Amino acid sequence: MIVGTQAYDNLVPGPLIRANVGDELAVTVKNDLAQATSVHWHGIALRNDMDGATPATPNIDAGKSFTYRFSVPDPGTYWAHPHTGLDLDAGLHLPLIVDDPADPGAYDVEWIVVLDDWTDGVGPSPQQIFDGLRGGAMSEEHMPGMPGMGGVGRSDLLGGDAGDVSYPYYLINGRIPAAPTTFSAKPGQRVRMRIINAGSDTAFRVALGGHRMTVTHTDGFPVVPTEVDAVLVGMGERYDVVVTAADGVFPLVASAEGKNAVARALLSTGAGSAPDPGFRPSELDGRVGTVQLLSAAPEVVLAAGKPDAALSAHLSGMMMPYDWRINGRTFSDTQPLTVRQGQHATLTFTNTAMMWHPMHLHGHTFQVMKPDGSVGPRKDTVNVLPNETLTVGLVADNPGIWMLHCHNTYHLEAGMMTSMNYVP
Ligand SMILES: [Cu+2]
Repeated sequence: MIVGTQAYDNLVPGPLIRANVGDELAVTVKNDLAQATSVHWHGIALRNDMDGATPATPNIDAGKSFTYRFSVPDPGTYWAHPHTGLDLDAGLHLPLIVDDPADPGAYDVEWIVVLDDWTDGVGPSPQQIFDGLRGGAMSEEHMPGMPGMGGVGRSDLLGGDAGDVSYPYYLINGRIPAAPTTFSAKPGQRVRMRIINAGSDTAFRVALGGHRMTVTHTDGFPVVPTEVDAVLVGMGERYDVVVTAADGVFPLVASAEGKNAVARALLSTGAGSAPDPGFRPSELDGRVGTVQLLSAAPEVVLAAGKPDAALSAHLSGMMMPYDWRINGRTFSDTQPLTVRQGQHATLTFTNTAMMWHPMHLHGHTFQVMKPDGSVGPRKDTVNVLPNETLTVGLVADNPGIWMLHCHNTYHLEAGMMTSMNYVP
């Protein structure tokens, strides 16, 4: 089946961009789309005017080109996508890997795993989905997955409703489960999987049949290595895990949380046949790696100083009407959070909605603080569950105007965004 979509270099996922830590990247984007676009370099603590989100960086008009130039200060697994409207729910995303030549890592081969939920060209368009969620005149026939129409269920791991949209397909590296990509390795090799969730409304629970995995990084930054059976990856999050490959053919399954569907790819190290496309390995129901299980590696724990700014983000909203807010306001009339350069700030998310939100801050990584006072992982995107209060710490060391938003594309489009502005 051939579907039309929007993509980088006609590829889904887009082409890999790879650099060494400290490099300056120059990426020229030629916009052949019908609309203005931007490229946001998700997770990278880059200069504000290259962030790819207005107002700090102007969008690229249709037919125009722009060269993003920025250095990459931290190694890790990142990605890029537009910051314009619903375009993220088309095929516009690519992986960006920053290597540290001084740290080759304890693995033999690398497998980049990009997860996505897919409707463009096969189901309702992202705009039709959004209009339907907003109460427009969509029939059930066009919106097979609308909540209340039996499409999306609940998730204990996400504390309630799993999502708003049931997609026609879920993809790993651009392929449906019946036509998966295959990654080849040798038995005994240590495989580093760099898992990126480029989806718009789907958290994925990811497991490799017949294997346990060791979580080594999340959102680019190392964690104390933690053994799990599966990881839960919200939109915008990244998890790096290492597995020691067994001998045979194994399904890498990304279960669409609460949606009763899977994406998959295959790991092949020897003879064997793949299970059927809907197969769910038992590891999916084992120990699932989430923020609660992880702690930052000691060398990346943010310096604890007494915080001299306390920021708050109250998350609210509901499905009917489809309305999502930060601090009681949508982005069009938001009151930005403010910090001064050099401050150590806390940022407390309080979620009073019935829905989880993967909250993403541009230009910084933050230190998740666990409720018991212990140190969580360093991240740029963190899932805030219903009725949860979650505090992160950050150092205000990158001046500018930085977006803070929910990484559910439809919540974002409904206005669930504010900014963190540096002030004199
Ligand atoms: Cu949200």
